[in-house]
Amino acid sequence: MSPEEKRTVSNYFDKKNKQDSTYSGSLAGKNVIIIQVESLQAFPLFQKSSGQEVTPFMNKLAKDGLFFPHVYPQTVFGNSSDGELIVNSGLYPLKQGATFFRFPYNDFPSLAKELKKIDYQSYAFHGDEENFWNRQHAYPALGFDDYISIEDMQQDEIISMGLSDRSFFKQGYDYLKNKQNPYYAFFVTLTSHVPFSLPADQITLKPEVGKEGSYLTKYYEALHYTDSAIEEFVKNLKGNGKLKDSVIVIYGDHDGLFVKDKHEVEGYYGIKISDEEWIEKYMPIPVIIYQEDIQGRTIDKVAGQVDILPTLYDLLGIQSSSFFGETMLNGEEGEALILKGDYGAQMKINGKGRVEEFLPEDQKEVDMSDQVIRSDYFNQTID
Ligand code: GP9
Repeated sequence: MSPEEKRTVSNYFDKKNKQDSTYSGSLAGKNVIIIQVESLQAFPLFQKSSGQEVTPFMNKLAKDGLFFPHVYPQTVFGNSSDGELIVNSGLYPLKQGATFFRFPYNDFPSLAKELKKIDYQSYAFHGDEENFWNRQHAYPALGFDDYISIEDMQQDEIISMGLSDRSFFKQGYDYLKNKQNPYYAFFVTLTSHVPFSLPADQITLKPEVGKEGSYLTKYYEALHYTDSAIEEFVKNLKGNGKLKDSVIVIYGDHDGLFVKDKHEVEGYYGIKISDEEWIEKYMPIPVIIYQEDIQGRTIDKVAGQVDILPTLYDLLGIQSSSFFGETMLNGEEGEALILKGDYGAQMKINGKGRVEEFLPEDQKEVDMSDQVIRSDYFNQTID
């Protein structure tokens, strides 16, 4: 990066306002437990199947916590690992290739590193092999003190690509239960991965009559399963008195159903959905921030995954300005930049949820993030 480019980037970060809202610092000192849920989109929340809620526990947390139903996935070629990168570092993923493979040793800015300054320990958990998406290198670069993968856990129940979410959360809870406060625990779930196939004895959601075995039914069944695994985990935290000291953050890593799968939803509900309507109503992922002391509130602001970290910095009272995005709590109209990926084109979603073209300043922002990663901008030892 030339000295002039460096100055531009440094000015950009310097000009970031302190993330400020009426909630600022209200969760300072709490344990931070983030759950990235595989393939979770917002539209299944509050849906029913044969009268049964698809995600009853997440619905409860959404009602009792801060609920953002209109957040856009911003992952590109790194899929789930891009979600992990965005939320932990506040950077957009690379435009080409997976960041975790191309730049796993970067000096990323991150939540774990900010929390380390105030004596948190940070742990990452995933029920897949440790080298999937090169996480064994990227997680330490994101500041985690320990990474617990399937190799470190009892492989007592395997579903789909790895450890079942139920066993995963049970073992994650056992790992955490005697840890000192404050800590940051990052869980990446796996069971609701496409093609959403659960063993028959794990299906506890009643299908709609005539929809048995359909793609959307399977998606709902898988999310229902993961929802109950999260519920057991949170109940365990409550049981040992840790829930009052913790903030629980839940979000979807990326779309479960893409625009190419629109016909599955159309067929299931007997409706017609335009591509624009899909982007506005079906593409968003949910973000839920639950803490016992915070009053329930739904904030229907358009945002992107890149806004999750600044929102957490705001709530936790962390002063960093090394990120893209803005707090979702400041009351201003939001927007989201969608990079190329499964949608084939870059687009901007405006504050009303409508698609707009990328403006030159939007392009500048994502180019800058790309350059920050490619040049390892935050590595102070590189000149
Ligand atoms: C792989 C898992 C799923 O370990 O996180 O990754 P995805 O295929 O969704 O990127």
